[in-house]
Amino acid sequence: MSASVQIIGSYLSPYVRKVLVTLGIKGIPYEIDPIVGFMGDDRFRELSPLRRIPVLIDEDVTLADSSVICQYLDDRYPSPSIYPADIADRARARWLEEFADTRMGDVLIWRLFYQKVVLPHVFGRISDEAVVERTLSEELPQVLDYLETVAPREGFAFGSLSIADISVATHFRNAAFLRISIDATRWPKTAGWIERVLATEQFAALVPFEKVSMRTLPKQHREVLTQLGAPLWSTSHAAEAARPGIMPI
Ligand SMILES: N[C@@H](CCC(=O)N[C@@H](CS)C(=O)NCC(=O)O)C(=O)O
Repeated sequence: MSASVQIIGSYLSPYVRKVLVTLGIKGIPYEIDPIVGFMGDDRFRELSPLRRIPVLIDEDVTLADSSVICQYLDDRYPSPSIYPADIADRARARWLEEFADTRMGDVLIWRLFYQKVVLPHVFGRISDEAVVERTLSEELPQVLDYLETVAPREGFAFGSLSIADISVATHFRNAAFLRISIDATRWPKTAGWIERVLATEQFAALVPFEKVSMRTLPKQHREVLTQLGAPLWSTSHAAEAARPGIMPI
């Protein structure tokens, strides 16, 4: 068993979840400082130059960005690997990770979750319903149309659970928080695939922490997560007030 690593980032972030599922697959214990990226203090900015979550600290190694972190974890703790053995499949899996991180992040996080949850609950601002409507009627179906061309009919994308399955499925937890589900009559392969991935023990183990975080404001996350027995890190990087990120959204 490896020594515990520290993670900075909320259980509600799809990118943090990607890292936590990877840690779960590898059996690496972690301690977590469950902050929302926008609530990070000056020390957080030093650890995460883009002021984004997740951050991983493993002894003298500090990394930001979920893809960099997952690759590091696989290099340092190789078994079981989250990357397919075959070189071509490994590249295909990385492409799906990139599609998920970038395009699904744009659509499901920045135009839906950000609008419906972050704006009102972190910044106290109202959401732009026109953006939400357009995303639901045009952009999300385009994402699902593409996923349907790559979704496996059974099992996972490349045999055992890999970075491709994790990166894509993690966004559908955030969709579920917004009560958005995949229409299985229109996208049957994708609906089945995501259901199988989210049913794995590594995703399922995080659900109680996600639910309680969704029900409370960011300032209360530490307290409610403590009550649920989440593996909290005693150090907090939370600032008093939220501030806009430094990256364009
Ligand atoms: N490419 C990054 C994206 C991380 C990201 O966008 N995290 C969001 C939370 S879901 C964040 O920290 N947003 C704060 C900001 O953009 O200022 C990764 O894969 O880790």
